[in-house]
Amino acid sequence: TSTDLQEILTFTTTLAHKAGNLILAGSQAILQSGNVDEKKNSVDLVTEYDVKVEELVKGELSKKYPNFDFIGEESYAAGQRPPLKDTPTFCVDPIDGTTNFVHGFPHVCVSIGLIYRKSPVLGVVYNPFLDQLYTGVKGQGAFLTQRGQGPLKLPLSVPRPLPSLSQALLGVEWGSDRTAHIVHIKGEAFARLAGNPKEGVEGGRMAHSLRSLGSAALNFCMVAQGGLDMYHEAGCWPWDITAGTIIAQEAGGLVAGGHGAPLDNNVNEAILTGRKYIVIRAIGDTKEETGFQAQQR
Ligand code: LIP
Repeated sequence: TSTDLQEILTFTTTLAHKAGNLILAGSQAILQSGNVDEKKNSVDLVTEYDVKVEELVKGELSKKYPNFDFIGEESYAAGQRPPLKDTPTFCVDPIDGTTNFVHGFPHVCVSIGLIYRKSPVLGVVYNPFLDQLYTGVKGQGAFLTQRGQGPLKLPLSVPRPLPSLSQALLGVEWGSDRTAHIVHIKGEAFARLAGNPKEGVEGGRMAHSLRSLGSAALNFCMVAQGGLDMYHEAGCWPWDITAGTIIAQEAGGLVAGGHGAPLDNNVNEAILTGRKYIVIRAIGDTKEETGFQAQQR
């Protein structure tokens, strides 16, 4: 019920702040020690703090909500996709933006999502470096609370609709799969979006620019905030997108996944989110190849 969700929101918000303190402490330690491990390749990074933060969050959630399931990035062996069930399931990325974390680039967050009947219903994303807390609860809106200010409602549907992709600021990511094939496809897509197709012609149809925050959850939140008009990434996992999905949807954004709903088991590999018109245009442009399907609320 909505009362239950409010209670879970209060608990997970406090927990996200605790996790944030551990991330801040860990950042100093890692910047000094340089203790970083590699998962599937030399750009897929993990630190002892990814594991510590997941233990903290998992421990507190399972004590408070023993009947809920838990999916966490560090609890799964690299490359293993967790099965989604109908039961309430917390889906957590303890440190989203691990590369940023080890470099001291301050776009790092803990991302705590709740899935019910295979759809995200609650999301809490906290960036301790900027003290920014994003929350979203199904049917109850999305909010940003930052430094000394009260919660600000995130109304993505309010800013003027963009007439075309060419006036948009787009979020993209290289991701951690750097095989030649993937890098080639992504590079081509980025060039298509950012490059002027008509040499020397003013006002070509390229997007205003591309941005990478280095954290899927924070890209979703930036869409919810209106700072990015769209975010697209191939190669996502449920912990990357659960909390962000409900935050973007509750802010009035559209979320699309390939081959079905974003959290439909085999889908999470590709995600598109943004202002409705822009996402619909983008899906229209790429439907043939990607099979993207939009999820309206
Ligand atoms: C990261 C994402 C980022 C993506 C990387 C990676 P991590 O998560 O949030 O946007 O491009 O491939 O998945 O590993 O920092 O939790």
